[in-house]
Amino acid sequence: MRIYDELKSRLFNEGASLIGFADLTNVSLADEFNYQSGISIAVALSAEILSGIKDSPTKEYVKEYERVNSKLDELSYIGESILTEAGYKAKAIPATTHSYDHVDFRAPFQHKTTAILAGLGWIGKLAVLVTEQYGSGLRLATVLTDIPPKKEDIKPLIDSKCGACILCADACPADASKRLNWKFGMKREELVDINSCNISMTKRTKELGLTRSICGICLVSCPWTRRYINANIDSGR
Ligand code: B12
Repeated sequence: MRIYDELKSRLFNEGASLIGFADLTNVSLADEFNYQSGISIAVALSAEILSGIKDSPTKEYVKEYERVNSKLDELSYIGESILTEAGYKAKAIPATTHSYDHVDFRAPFQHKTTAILAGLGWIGKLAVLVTEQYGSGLRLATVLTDIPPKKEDIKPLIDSKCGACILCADACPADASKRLNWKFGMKREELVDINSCNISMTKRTKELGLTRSICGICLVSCPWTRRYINANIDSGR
């Protein structure tokens, strides 16, 4: 379908790192998100800045978090406008929303679900998305649309590629991982104790005087992310 190719080339030109098309017809979504297709957009975090995260987040990482969020929001609105100008319904879901329920830590829509259904990667032992190209050194946004999904092109991964690796679990300051390999359909709670993740992250960012509650240790301790970092830091990317 020409529109998919136009979307891909435009979003890559504007700075997207990975793009995938997801079939959402079997996902139960709230009415405002009830579209049959989703475009998953990923932007990689700077390898240089990720390499600076040793055992705690840095001010540079906070700035990069914000830079990548605004790039993702810009890309999601470009995607939405290309689709609506072509006569399709479309809805951009920006990178992050702070209006999520702080008890169950759940937003009304999960970007990882679109990324998994688009075949961009798998879920790691701390419930973050892992990809072959950037590990989990990336952030996500989504564009929902009523374009019929191209079923033949979409091949979601249903099994983890983590194998016996537990580097993220060992590195996690909150010891939040349940050290299990993800399988498609597993619940977050089967993989990670998200409460201890949030408590540790909030406490540490306060101690470090950072303006955002972030961590990133699970991202940089992943060997797939290390491979991306090592392949890119000398080139200053
Ligand atoms: C609330 C929130 C938090 C909470 C809870 C995290 C959580 N995992 O739920 C707290 C404050 C603890 C948190 C912490 C962090 N966060 Co946060 N967070 C969010 C937010 C706003 C909503 C997440 C949510 O609704 N969770 C509910 C659970 C159930 O869903 P989920 O774990 O996100 O995804 C699950 C589903 O997709 C499911 N799944 C997979 N395939 C399929 C298929 C189908 C059909 C279905 C139904 C489900 C399904 O498996 C996933 C794993 O559990 C998202 C942005 C967004 N709207 O998605 C960012 C987001 C998840 N956070 C992100 C990041 C990077 C972090 C941190 C590393 C901190 C940091 N920035 O340095 C930590 C890591 C925590 C972790 N291990 O996931 C990134 C993840 C990127 C990646 N590589 O995966 C996101 C996507 C933001 C972004 N725009 O990129 N976060």
